[in-house]
Amino acid sequence: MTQPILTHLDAGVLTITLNRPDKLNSFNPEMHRLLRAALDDAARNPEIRCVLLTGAGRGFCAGQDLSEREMKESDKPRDLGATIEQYYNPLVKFMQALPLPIVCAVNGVAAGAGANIALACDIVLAARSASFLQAFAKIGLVPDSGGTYFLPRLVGTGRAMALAMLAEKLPAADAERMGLIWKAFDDDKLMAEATAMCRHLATQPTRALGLMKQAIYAAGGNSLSAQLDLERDLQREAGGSPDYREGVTAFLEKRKPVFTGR
Ligand code: T3D
Repeated sequence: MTQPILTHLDAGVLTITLNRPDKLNSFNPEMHRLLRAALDDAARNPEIRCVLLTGAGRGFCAGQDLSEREMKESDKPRDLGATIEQYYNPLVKFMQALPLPIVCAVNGVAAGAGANIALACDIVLAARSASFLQAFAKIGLVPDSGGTYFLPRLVGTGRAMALAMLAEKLPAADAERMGLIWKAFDDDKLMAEATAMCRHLATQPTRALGLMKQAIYAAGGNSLSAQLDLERDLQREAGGSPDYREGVTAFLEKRKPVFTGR
């Protein structure tokens, strides 16, 4: 049977590939379970210093598998809040709290929860042919998986509202221009660029990168004063790390630092 999630560990980078291409890598419970298991592995295995998330085939992820949501006239409404509670919310929270960089290589259309799971990654790259679609309005739902949180923060309320309400495909180049993602690449360059970036990140001071995530994601809910206090506390922690010692020593010895991630 085809595995809905493929993983590959090389040079400190765990590549996770969503692998249900005939359904544009939309989520079913098995894919949720295996994605979470792969991320749990990333959290536990000290060899893993960066995660690269991508999709197999022509799409990145089309959100929830809607073939699992078919309804007859007589069916009672399903409690969608329960699936959100069980799968999507824990996934987004886990990704944001993971003390490692997660890079997303959006290889094709990212729709519904698939778009917002891409935006939950720390650095988002995309193929030029890829697009981002808040598909929810087309089926009578509201953006989930952090969409209503990430969109206004990344692109402002006006654009967030239009993206959510109009549910129009946003091409990768426009997503880059408006700051929704970091960079768009020619399709045939995407994976090489994403892999090179991840390999670089995997040689960096992992602990400090994890603390940066903590600080930057906390900023949206903090006052300046609270954020300054948080920076002080995190700097104290980073300053006690072997990688800080190595960074300063290497600078003074005029050589490249060799970070261990500790
Ligand atoms: O339900 C809950 O638990 C609550 C949580 C909700 C989270 C959500 O994500 S809700 C939003 C769900 N997703 C969508 O509404 C997107 C649905 N898909 C599309 O709108 C389009 O497929 C795309 C715009 C993404 C791509 O369009 P296009 O023209 O490039 O491809 P296509 O022909 O529509 O799709 C290709 C195949 O993938 C097709 O199968 P077929 O006909 O070749 O056998 C299509 O049915 C399948 N597919 C695409 N998206 C889904 C899907 N199958 C199941 N579920 C999907 N979401």
